[in-house]
Amino acid sequence: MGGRNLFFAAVISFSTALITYNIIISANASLKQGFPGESSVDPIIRMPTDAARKGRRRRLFHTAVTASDSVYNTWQCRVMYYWFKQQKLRNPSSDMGGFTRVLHSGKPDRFMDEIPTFVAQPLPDGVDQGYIVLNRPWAFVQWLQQANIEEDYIFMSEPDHLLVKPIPNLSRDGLAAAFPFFYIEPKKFEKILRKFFPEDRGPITNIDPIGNSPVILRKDALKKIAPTWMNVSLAMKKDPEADKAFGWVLEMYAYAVASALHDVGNILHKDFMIQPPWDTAIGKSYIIHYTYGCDYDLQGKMTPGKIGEWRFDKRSYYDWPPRNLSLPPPGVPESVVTLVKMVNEATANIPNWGS
Ligand SMILES: *[C@@H]1O[C@H](CO)[C@@H](O)[C@H](O)[C@H]1NC(C)=O
Ligand SMILES: *[C@@H]1O[C@H](CO)[C@@H](O)[C@H](O)[C@H]1NC(C)=O
Ligand SMILES: CC(=O)N[C@H]1CO[C@H](CO)[C@@H](O)[C@@H]1O
Repeated sequence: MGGRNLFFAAVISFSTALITYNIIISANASLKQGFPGESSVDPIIRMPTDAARKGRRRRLFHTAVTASDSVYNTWQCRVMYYWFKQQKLRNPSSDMGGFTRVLHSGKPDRFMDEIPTFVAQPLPDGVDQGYIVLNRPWAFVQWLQQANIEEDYIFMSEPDHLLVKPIPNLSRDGLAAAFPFFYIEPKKFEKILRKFFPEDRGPITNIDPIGNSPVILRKDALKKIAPTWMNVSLAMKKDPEADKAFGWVLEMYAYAVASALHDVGNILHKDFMIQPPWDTAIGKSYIIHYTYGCDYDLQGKMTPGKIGEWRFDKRSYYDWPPRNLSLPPPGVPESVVTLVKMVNEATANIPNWGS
């Protein structure tokens, strides 16, 4: 009797070990899939991702985030990648493939082992004309040319995106999937945009109210769009009228124009992301974009434009934010509470935070 129990105990622990081992192996395999510079990975490790699962053809997308080597960009990337991995583990059969930080500082940094990274060269001195965002299209051009990207789709994300759910491949039927920004208004700027999108290319409404992120699209489409995006950005920057009209969103207009020039239409997903504090509920959205400061008094009332008694603003942290940021007072909406909790969970779990 005792011997029998011992046997079963042994079988159970052995199979648990085996299952755990398999989970670890396949999790690793899918995480590694498509990372740049890993083309010599042992083929046995690749098998689980190559095998068609449940007969459904997966349409994997590769997530790419462009970043500089500033601490400000780096802490956001570390938090962003932490949540990318969490959402991928939560749904191993999702369309989420590999991940790359496209680092446009021209040299490796200390986080190459923590975050899969491709090092891109910055624009030559003077070309960016003081507008460092122009490094973004140039970084994409280099990455798409030089890296071995296995997935057929690309998801362009940003360091200040927090993934709140596994993201499905929202692109379909040859259309990209994008988020509509209320402040991108091609119709209002028709006269200026016609310099870059001539009449013979069709109505100005062919230009969608989008930027390059968040966007999911076919890799072959992005390979065509990226060099044009780069050119249109530089041309707009050189045009005083366009430069003045578009200001800090110039490179978003340039992407929208480049996409239209290559006849890549976009499905506009309002649910793609929310932007606290203006959006209060998470609902069906996939991303929290923390680009705006969140200011509240201790009664939980928003005090926009005025530094709140409680505040979360990414711009408060040009150096590493501390772990365990204080949670907002009662009454502050779900979107802001979730944002701070997610940043805290990431910083609590990332080893060597702040160094
Ligand atoms: C970008 O501009 C350069 C120089 O004007 C030109 O040679 C090149 O063909 C352009 N490329 C694209 C994709 O528009
Ligand atoms: C985080 O801070 C709160 C007070 O703001 C404290 O009660 C809690 O114990 C801290 N948690 C950790 C893990 O340090
Ligand atoms: C919105 C959409 O069509 N998403 C699809 C992305 O691809 C996966 C796998 O083919 C589908 O299950 C999703 O429906």
